[in-house]
Amino acid sequence: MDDPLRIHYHRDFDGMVSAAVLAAILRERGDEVVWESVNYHQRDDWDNFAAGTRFAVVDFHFHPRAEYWFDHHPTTFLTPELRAQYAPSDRWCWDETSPSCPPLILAHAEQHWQYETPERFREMAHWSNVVDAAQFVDVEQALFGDAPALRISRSLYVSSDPNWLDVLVGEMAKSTLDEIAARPDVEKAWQRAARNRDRALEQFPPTVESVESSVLLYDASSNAIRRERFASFFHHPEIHYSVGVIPTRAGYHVTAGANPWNPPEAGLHIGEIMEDYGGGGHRAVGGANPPSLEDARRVAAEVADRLRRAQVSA
Ligand SMILES: [Mn+2]
Repeated sequence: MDDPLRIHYHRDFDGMVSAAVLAAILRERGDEVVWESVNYHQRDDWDNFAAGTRFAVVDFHFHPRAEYWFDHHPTTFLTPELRAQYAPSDRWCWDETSPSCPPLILAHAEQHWQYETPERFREMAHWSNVVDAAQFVDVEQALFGDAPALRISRSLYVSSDPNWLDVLVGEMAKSTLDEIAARPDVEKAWQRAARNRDRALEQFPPTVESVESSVLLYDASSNAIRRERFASFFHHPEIHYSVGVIPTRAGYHVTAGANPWNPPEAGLHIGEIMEDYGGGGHRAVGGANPPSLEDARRVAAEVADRLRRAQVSA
């Protein structure tokens, strides 16, 4: 008998749902499947990834040996050679316009494999879009939303235990978001994550350096400060942009983003600005990794200044 097919998935909410959905679909089609998350460091020897095994990859980089592959990331192809090996097929699909990965797997299965999507997978696909593309109705939902999907996705912030993620994927393949959110392990992790969020929101105001011309500049470079992604828009809903310095494992990161709930009418392309500092990104969000804390502070101040001048002249 053949070895089971191993589904390798990205370690986040939409990656986990992607693995669960593909596992359920392939099982229905008579395939034997197991799953395991994939980490970024595994890209270092991507050619030899999972050598000698049967595998699928979801919500992660294209691999030419993947029996099944689905992704929505624009950066999925690690080299032009890999890009050249991709063509849409019965088992591969890439759609960079999809806000998250699960909807494209379901659409593909319906179209190519006559799959009938159950309601619980439609619900998971909807919430995958909300979480992965930050399509929250407002900053309160982004921070305090307690829909089962949002509790589950926040609970992931406090555990990077790959075994636990594999357990949750198994649950997602067979039960509903309500049932999974009610698990004691999810509830416990969510409560811890919610306490971390509250602490991060409290710690944010003293990091603010200036709020001018609808642009907020902050310095959260200290490792003692907890970070919550939308803290600036929670405390200052009137701003159009937030620019800050945060620590990374190896140094410092300058991050800039437009306020999703109060977008600028006319604005600059943040990714293009960041390219001037060796970074990149999209129109609404981007970042760079200057070599020192001093450089990071200078870059953040410059980026904030450029955004402010554009706001004044708009
Ligand atoms: Mn993902």
